[in-house]
Amino acid sequence: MIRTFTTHQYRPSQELNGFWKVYSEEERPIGQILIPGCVESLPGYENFQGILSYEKEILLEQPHTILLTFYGVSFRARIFWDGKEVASHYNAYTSFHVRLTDVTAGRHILRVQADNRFGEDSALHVPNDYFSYNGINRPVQMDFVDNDYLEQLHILPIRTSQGWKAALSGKVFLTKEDTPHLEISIAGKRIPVSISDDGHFHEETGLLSVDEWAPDHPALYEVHAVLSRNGQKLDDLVERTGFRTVNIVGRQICINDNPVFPKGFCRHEDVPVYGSAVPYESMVYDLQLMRDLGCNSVRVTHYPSDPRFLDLCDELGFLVWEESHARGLEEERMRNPHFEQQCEDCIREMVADHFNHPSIYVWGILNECSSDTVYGRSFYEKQVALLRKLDSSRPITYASCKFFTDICLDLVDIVSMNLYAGWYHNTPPAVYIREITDWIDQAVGKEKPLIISEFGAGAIYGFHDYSRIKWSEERQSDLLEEQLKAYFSHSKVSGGYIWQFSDIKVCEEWVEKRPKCENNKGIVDRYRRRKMAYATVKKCLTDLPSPRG
Ligand code: ADA
Repeated sequence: MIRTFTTHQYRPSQELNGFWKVYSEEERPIGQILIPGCVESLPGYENFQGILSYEKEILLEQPHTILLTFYGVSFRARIFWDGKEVASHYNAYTSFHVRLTDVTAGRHILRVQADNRFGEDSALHVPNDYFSYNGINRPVQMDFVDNDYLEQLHILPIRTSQGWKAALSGKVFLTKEDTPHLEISIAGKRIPVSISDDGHFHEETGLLSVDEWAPDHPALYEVHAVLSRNGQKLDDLVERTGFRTVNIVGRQICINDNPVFPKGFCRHEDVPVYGSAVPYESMVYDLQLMRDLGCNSVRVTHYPSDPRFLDLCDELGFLVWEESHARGLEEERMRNPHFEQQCEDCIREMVADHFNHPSIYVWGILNECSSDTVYGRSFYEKQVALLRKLDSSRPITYASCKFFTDICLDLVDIVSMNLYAGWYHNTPPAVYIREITDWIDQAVGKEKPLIISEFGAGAIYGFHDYSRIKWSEERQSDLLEEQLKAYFSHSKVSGGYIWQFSDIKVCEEWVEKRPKCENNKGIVDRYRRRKMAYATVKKCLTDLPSPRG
């Protein structure tokens, strides 16, 4: 499954799932795996780092122009069609397209070479506190398109004093001089849209009769664009939207002017056996557990999410913090000559793909990078400016670990701090939150919302200790309760995320700080077995009154 709704009614489109053959770098056949999948699921390849090729045979009954969409290949991808290289891409967590013209009828070979070795050319995938798997970790889609086809449709909800409107914008891939006709159906209205010579379009609707999207009432609308020429349909594209605004008033985050207090977990895309190719059923289960725990929000860390997870959040009314790919890259790594371009590509691809999800209420950048140096600040500035240009409708934030030395807080709409009081240092959470909020107020000079973007403690599943020492389930549970009580009752806190939902596999380079090569701060283990903290967190999230929202 690629999305939770059908994205084309007329355009022939199929998912290239099922078994793909896997070959070693030396062209030795080493097995078959289900795609989406990571080689993690092939016995003997559990910790693989290197080059592998994944191959699928495709039989066409007729000649076609083909549009391939790769939703995620981890993490350097080279695409070959009948032995000829047709595209390449960097980053496991964003999508890319390949257009193949004049493809003949008959048998063809699609080959994806995936390389997950770290190296100088890779600025974002580095040995880190999560694992970079080898695989085609998200779906692959094959569409048959005409010469002209719909590339993108963005829907921006606009709230007016009379009701809701929408701005419809996007791009048609044009090859012919004779521009086709575009009509977009939204909330029962059919709107003719003119296309400029370069294929772009922009149109504002009149007033629409729609229900607002809200966490407790996640009303969604499918928007259908149809391209035609001389009455003949050429192509179509279905997107989905929800009508809501996100705005900030002083310290308050508001959805449709109603205060909200986003509370939940940080979540990586990581499960045993399947690695970062998280099965759809497992995404649903995670959200069910989060709902049970009393969450209304999730922070997807530290890269753009699988669109199916965002679809589910749209449907269930979860508020999402989505961020571009970058975790803990200090100035030395930010100086990598590929850093700027790889960040920019990731931000552009993230916004292009996920703009329409009403659940996303904030964009994040550069988690725990150098927001305390002049060089680091120049990247925070550039990335905030780029995001504002691509989407001015959502606030922007970044999760900082620079505490009293951060020099970038003025750039963003929401201040966010990762606070591990009680775990990495012994200042009690209630004391630390007072100190940090006083400092932020003085550093920022005006009221802004503050999200505690990470807090937590480690625990090894099944390890109990009567003296409640570190790594025991008891200690994790105690500390989470203390942090939750201190942070969520503080009048200057506007939301918070526990680090983290489930344990995750990490790179071996981290082993000294990470027993079992896992980040064990999950309140469930990698298999989603509940630790003691589960019940504690559930009680706190359900019972604790939030200062706002
Ligand atoms: C950081 C970081 C996370 C994780 C966490 C931890 O703040 O953003 O990715 O590494 O700390 O477990 O220490």
